[in-house]
Amino acid sequence: MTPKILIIGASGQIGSELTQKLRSIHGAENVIASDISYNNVELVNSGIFERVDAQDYTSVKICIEKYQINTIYLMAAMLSATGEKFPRKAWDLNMDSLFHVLNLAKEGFIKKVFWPSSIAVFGPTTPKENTPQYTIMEPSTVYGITKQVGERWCEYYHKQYGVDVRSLRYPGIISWKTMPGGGTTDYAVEIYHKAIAEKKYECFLSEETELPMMFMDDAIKATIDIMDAKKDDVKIKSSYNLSAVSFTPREIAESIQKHIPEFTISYNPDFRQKIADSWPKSIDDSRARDDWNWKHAFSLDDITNEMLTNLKAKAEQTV
Ligand code: AKB
Repeated sequence: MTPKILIIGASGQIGSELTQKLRSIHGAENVIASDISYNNVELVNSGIFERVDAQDYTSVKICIEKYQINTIYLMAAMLSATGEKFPRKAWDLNMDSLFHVLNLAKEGFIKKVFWPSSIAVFGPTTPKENTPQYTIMEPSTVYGITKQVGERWCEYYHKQYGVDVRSLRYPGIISWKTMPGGGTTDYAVEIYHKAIAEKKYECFLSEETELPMMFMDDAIKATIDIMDAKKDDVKIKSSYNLSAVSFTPREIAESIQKHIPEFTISYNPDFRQKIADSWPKSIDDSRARDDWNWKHAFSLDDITNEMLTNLKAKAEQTV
């Protein structure tokens, strides 16, 4: 099957980089970017872009029929921190969009679906270290609830209707190209921007808050790897634990100080601390490694090197 791909939520942090990568693999004409807004000018101007409201079934269906789409990456979502401010909106966006895509797959319009889950499916009662694939899941955020419920629906649509849906539990994603929006792990991107601009950063999480994180290139690779994997190798139909590195704000600051010795960090935890405290510190992703050969490439120091080098170059270009 030649993939004819639609990315819903293509203007977001992961969606925008995924779009460019998929275009480089499959050709720009086979990868349609869509979002509710035209905000990401680079994306809008770099290939086919359609305005699609992920909550509107008809708008998604029209786009699928127009381009004879067979594969969807559903990247539209409201993340953890914003979700706590707008619980009902988070529920509606995250669930409506998933149902529309699963139903379009059930009805035979699409052959393959990627839907991102998150470490937010875990909660305060989950074992924190090396969190297993199968364990207690009592998420305490609206975002986490939508992701946990979504996983159940993905598995249900696979079992009942044979829908080929593949999913990963992303950790916090770090990238120099696009800013994250509304997540609890966003500090791990902001810190690099502030390190370059101001040589100091006030962190909204406390010094020793350890969370699972991943460089964008690894996240994109995992996404493409699971979609390219043989159907029989993707044994988990809910969502796979996925992991690369885990670190605290203190450790990321120390990594930055290896390049910018005068960099300082201070701590002023806000409402996001409670969310972070409910999540795992580290993740056991051995099922992804065993089933479809997942491997990450970037350590914390590699990430720091990439972030500072590329952000500095970008800053110099704009001067
Ligand atoms: C968030 O912080 O909400 C996201 C996530 C871990 O899913 N980055």
